[in-house]
Amino acid sequence: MSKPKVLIARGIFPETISRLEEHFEVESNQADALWSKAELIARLQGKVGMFSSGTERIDAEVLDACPDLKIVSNMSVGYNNLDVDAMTARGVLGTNAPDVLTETTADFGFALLMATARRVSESEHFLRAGKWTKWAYDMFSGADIHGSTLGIIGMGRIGQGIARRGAHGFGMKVIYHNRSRLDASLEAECKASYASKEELLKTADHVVLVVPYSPASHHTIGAAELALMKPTATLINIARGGIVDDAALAVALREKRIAAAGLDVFEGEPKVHPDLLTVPNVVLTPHIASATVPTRRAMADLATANLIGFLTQGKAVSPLNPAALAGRT
Ligand code: 8YV
Repeated sequence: MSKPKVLIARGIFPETISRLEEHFEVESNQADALWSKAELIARLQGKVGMFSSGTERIDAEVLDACPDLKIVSNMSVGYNNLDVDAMTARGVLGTNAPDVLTETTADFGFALLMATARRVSESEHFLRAGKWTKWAYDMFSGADIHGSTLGIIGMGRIGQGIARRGAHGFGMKVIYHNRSRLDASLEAECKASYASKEELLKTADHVVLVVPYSPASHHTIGAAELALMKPTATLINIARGGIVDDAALAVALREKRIAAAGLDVFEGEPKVHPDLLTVPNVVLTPHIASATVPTRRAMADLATANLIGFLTQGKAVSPLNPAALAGRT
């Protein structure tokens, strides 16, 4: 009997391909080409499963053109690349890769916060450019992390990881805003107290965004919100591009309406708003918050387990829309 066919949409660990080949006929993309939608659709013909990097858009058009597809397994916790409603309506399961990247991503949130508040990139560029000729009392003075107020918008697993690091590691006062309040024991564990978005923006010294992207969270931070922040404040976005209005942020940074920003994600990435590239008080990284070798392996393993589990036994580890299976024969 021939094996079911699976598509791997981007380059991936050779071990991941070998593991999938134990069960499936695999078409992979080790050249890491960026396929157009038409090319993706062409390659998905006859495929029952897709291993996604989390960046390929799977919408009604793709689904209608690929009737064999039964599962899209994202190697990412975020799944805004998937039109989950359209998938559910067509009986296609979506899966993501939660938990395995929580601590690594929270580590990076802190790395970006510290690099931004303490002006690490800016001062390194200065040094590399040969401009360091003397000591100066105000050279690259930044903002303190310890003892400051950390405001976290989006208090899911990663937000909680950042809160714990801030409260327990750096003695920060932690406030958070979320769709719903955490229960009291979790608030106590994170040493975090709930605040309205407005109160958080007005009082935090450092604001970290960890909210998932959806139409409702689009431009959670725009010109009006930036205007509420302290002129000494730092803004960190490790969530998704689109959560911040990057054009408005570039203006706020240029006019020093906030002190600095650290961004790992961008609207329309991998394109970056050109104005962000010309302001000095921003640290820019190419969406690498989950990028450590063990974590990327764990993410790939979970995405693989979802494909194998579902296609061989009908059971995915981390399904997003189990309702997709309800009417399935
Ligand atoms: C991914 C991420 O690397 O998991 C997520 O949601 O943002 C990153 O860890 C990114 O989505 C590309 O797959």
